[in-house]
Amino acid sequence: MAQLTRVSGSVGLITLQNPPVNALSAAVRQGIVDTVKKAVSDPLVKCVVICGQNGVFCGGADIREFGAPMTGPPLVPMIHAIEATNKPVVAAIEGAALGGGLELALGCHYRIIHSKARVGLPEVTLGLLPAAGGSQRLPRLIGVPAALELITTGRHVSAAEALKLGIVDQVTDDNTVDTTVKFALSVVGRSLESRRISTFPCPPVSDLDAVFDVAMQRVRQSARGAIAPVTCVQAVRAAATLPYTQGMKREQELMATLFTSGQARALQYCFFAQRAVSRWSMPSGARWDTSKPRPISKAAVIGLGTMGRGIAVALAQAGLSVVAVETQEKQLMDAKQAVSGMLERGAKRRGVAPALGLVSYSHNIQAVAEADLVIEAVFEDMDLKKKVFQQLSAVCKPGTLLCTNTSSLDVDHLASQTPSPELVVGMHFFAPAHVMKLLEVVYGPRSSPQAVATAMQLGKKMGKVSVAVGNCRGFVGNRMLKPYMEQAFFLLEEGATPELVDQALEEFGFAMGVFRMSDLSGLDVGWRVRKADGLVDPDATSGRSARIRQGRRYSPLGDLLCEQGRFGQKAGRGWYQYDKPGSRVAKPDPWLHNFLEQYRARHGLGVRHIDHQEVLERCLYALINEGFRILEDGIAAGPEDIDAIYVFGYGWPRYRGGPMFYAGMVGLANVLERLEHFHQVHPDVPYLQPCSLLRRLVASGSPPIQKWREVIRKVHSQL
Ligand code: 3H9
Repeated sequence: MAQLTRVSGSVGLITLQNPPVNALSAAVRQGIVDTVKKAVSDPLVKCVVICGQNGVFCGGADIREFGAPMTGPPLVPMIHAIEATNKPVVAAIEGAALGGGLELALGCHYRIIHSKARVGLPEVTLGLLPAAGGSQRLPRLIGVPAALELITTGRHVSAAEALKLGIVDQVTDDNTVDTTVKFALSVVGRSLESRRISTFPCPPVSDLDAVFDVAMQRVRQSARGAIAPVTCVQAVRAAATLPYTQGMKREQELMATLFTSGQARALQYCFFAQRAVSRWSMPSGARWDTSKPRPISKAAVIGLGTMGRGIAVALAQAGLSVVAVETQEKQLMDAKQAVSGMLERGAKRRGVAPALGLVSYSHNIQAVAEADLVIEAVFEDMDLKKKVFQQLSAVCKPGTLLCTNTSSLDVDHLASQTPSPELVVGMHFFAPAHVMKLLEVVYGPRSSPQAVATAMQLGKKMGKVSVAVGNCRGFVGNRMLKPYMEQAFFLLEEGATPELVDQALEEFGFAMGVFRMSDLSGLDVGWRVRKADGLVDPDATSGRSARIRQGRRYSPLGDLLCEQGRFGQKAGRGWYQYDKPGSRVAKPDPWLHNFLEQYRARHGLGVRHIDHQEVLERCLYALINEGFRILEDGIAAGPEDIDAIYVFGYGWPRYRGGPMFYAGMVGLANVLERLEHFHQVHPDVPYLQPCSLLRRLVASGSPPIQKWREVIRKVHSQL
C-alpha cells in the first residue's frame, strides 16, 4: 500500500500503491505513517520523496470508504507528521494530485510536478471541503483570492498554472521521480523552517470582508442550493482570519456538517454513476467488456443546422477528421463560418491551436464515401431522415457506421432503410452539441454490440458522458420529460401560474423551471410532435372533450399558445413575455394570467391553492414513475444510467443525485404513497399510476439503489 525503498544512497522513496489512482484508503494511510516513521528514523536516509505507482500521484481520500465508519490513521495528523519532520520531504507529482492527494503534497516541504500532471482540490464537487488541511494551507501558500476560486470550484489546474500560482516549486518534462530524487538531494541540509506551510501567515488581503462577501454572493448564485461551496468559503475565511490551529479546528467542524449530508451522498453517488455508465450492457447480454469498438479516424456530419454544427465541432475537437455536408449552398457558407468561429473560440479557451484544418465542407453527400462513421443531423422528420439513410447506404463504403442524431424518432425504423441495420445506432446529442456533456447512444434491436461500443467510445473521446439506452419513443430523457411537462400543464389548469411552478422547480435546484425551459427551446417543437400524433384538435375548444384525447386527460394549453404565435423566447412571448424576440429575460405576462383565467372559466375548472410541495410531488414523481417503467422495460440498464442522463443533460441538480437517487432519498414507500394518492384524484392520468417495479421494490423492503439491479433482473427473468 506504501513501499519504502532507498535510492541514490540516501533518499527514502515512498511509493503509494493503490491502483488505479492511489486513493488514500485506510491501508495506504497506514502505509504512509509506517514508511515515513521508518524513513525518518533511518540514519542512512537524508531526505524523502513521495510518489505514486503507475504514473498517478494520488486521487485523494478513498471515496468508497466514506459510507462506512472510519478505520486506520486519520489524514490530518499523518500530514502534520510529514510536515514536522527534520528531513526534507518532496512530493513527486505525476498524473494527478487531487483532494487529499494535493493536501498530502502540501504537507511536504517541496513539490515537483510533471508538465502533463494536474492538481486541484475538487472536494466541493463531492459535497465536501478539503478537510485534511487543504482549506488552511492553500490560502497560506497562494493567497486568499486564488485559493477561494480553486476550492469553491474544485477546478483542476495544469502544471504550468500550478507553478504560476506557486502551488508547486518546479515543473519537469523528464522522469518526475528521478528529477525529484535529484532535487531532494540538493536541498538536504537546508533549513525547513520556511517550508512548513502551516506556519505561514495568510497573505494579507485589503478589504477582506468585501472579498468574502463577493465570493459568498458568487457561490450562492451559482450553487443554486448546494451547501458545500458556501461551507468552503467559510473554511477559507477561517484560514484568513484565525491562527492555523484554530483554523484547522474550524475546518473539521465545517467538514462534520457536510460529511454525512444528503448532498454529499448524492454528489458521491454521481461521481460513481458517471463512471458506471461506461460499463454498459444490452438486454441481449452484450457488454462493454466483451465488445470491441472499431477505430474511427474519419467522421462525417450530414446537415449543418445548429445541431450538425455543434457535432462537427465536437468531433474536430476530439481530433477526428470531419467531412461536413450541407446541401443548401447558403446554409453551408454560414455553417463554415460558424464552425470555424466555434473552433477558434474553443481553442482560445483551452490554449491550443484551433482544429480548423480537420473539417472539410461539401454540398455533395458523395463526399462522405470514405468516412468510417456518419452522423446524420438533418431536420427531425422521419421521411427526410429515411431518404438520407437510403442515400448513405448507396454512398458509404461497406462497414461504415450510420448514426442518427434524433431526439425521439424510431432508430430501428431508420435502420430498416439500410442493408446493414446492425451498423445503425442513434447518437442523441444535446444542444449546444459541442458544450453539453450528455450523449444518449441508442441501440435498436438489430444494432450490433460493436456499433454500440464504437459510438460509446467516440462519445468518450468527445468528452461526453455517454449512456447506452434502448430504442423507444423519446429514449430515456425525453420519455421521462413528457409526464413531467404534462403535470406542469395540468397544474396550470388547476390554478397554478407558470411563475409558481418554475419557482418551485428552481428552488429545488433545476437550472430552469419547466415553462422557462419550454420558452427557451420553443413551444412549436412539442406542438409539431403533438400534431403528428393526432393530439391537436383546434375545433375542440370547450367542454370535457377538449381536455380528453385518446382516452386520457389532455391539456391543450400549449397548443392554444402556439395558435397565437406564442412560440417562446424567439417570438418574444410564450409562457412569459420578453422585451423583444430573442431576449432572454422572462417577465410574468398579465395576458397569460388573463388567458388562464378565461380558459379555466370556459372549461368550468375550479381554482385551488397549489403550493410548492404539490408542484414538486406531481411533476417529479410522475417523472420518476416513468423512470421506473424505463427500468422495467429494460430501456435503461440501471438507475445510474437514468440519473446520469438527468444530471448531465436535463439540469437536474447534481447535489440531489438524479431522479432515481432522489426517489431513494425521499423513500420509495413515500413516492409510491403519493403517486397512489394522485392517481386516485386523477384517474384519467395514466402516468400517475404507480409502476409495478416501484411496488415491487417497496414490497421488497425498499433496498438501497445499489441493489435495485437485482430486483430488476428478477422482474426481467420472470417475463
Ligand atoms: C478527499 O480527498 C477528502 C479530503 O480532502 C479530506 C478527507 C478528510 N476514491 O476517473 P477514473 C476510481 S475527497 C476512490 O475513471 P481517470 C474511480 O471510481 C477525494 N475511488 O480515471 C474509477 O473506478 P472504476 C477528492 C476513486 O484516469 C477509477 O478510480 N478527490 C477515486 O479518468 C478510475 O477513475 C477527487 O475528487 C477516489 N478518490 O481520472 C478526485 N478517484 O474503474 C476523484 C478515482 O471502478 N478522482 N477513483 O470506475 C478523479 O477525479 C479521477 O478519478 C482522476 C483520474 C482524475 C484521479
